[in-house]
Amino acid sequence: MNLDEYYDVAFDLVKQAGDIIRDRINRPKDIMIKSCEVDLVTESDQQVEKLFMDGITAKFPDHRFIGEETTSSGEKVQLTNSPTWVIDPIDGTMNFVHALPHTCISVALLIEKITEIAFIYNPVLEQLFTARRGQGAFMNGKPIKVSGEKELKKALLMQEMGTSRDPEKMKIVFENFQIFTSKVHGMRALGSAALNMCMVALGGADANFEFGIHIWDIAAGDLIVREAGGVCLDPAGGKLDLLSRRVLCASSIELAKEISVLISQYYPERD
Ligand code: LIP
Repeated sequence: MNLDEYYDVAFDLVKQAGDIIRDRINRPKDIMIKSCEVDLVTESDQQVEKLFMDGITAKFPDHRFIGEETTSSGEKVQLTNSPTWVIDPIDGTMNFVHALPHTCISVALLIEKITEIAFIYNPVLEQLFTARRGQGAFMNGKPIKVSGEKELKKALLMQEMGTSRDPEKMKIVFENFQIFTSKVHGMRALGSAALNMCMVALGGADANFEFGIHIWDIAAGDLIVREAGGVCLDPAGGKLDLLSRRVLCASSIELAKEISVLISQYYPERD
């Protein structure tokens, strides 16, 4: 096993994927609907995922993949101990469709179910977030750190609306806006789960939570936040389970715990 080689090969592929996203964002797109009218996919999502998988397979034929666009809707995700690349080829597809420049490729390598390598790349704003287990987190090669904020009343908090319009899920989203808006400095949402997590890692936001995301939205962000000194938990305060479709990350354990006792919980069907 050669983690340096895995990192270098994936780094080149992530940069190539970024070139496609940057080149296409302002052009007309073929848009297809997935689970509902606000859950979209474009031909670029599919091409980027194929480019990444083909590039890895050519070098490391025994590696496995969990990719957003190759996992059929409703299919159960199989995470084994084999080296597995978890890929969201375009996270923030809705932003990409509208040419809002908060969109990225998100890639994580898990070996024996432990995340070793993570990349989140927004090629439009030229922000490349990278991390390796135990080696810190970086943006464009420079080390990044969470804010360290411990108090909810001074926090900038992120919550996404998500890509489901299920009334039960929407009720929870609105309840949480109501619970937190008057208790924090401000609420934000970039439209990309992966980039929201990077903002916590960068110290630009203090915490982020979302229900209904998938493993490909958060696997890379989880490592980047932890390597930047932050915490990633289940929103009820327990250990993060990447397949649970629930995430809470924060700049400190104190802040994460304060959020987890107030938050209105939602338990989607697991990945
Ligand atoms: C989406 C995220 C969005 C989040 C959704 C979904 P996609 O990913 O980026 O911010 O709210 O749950 O996961 O579909 O653009 O890759």
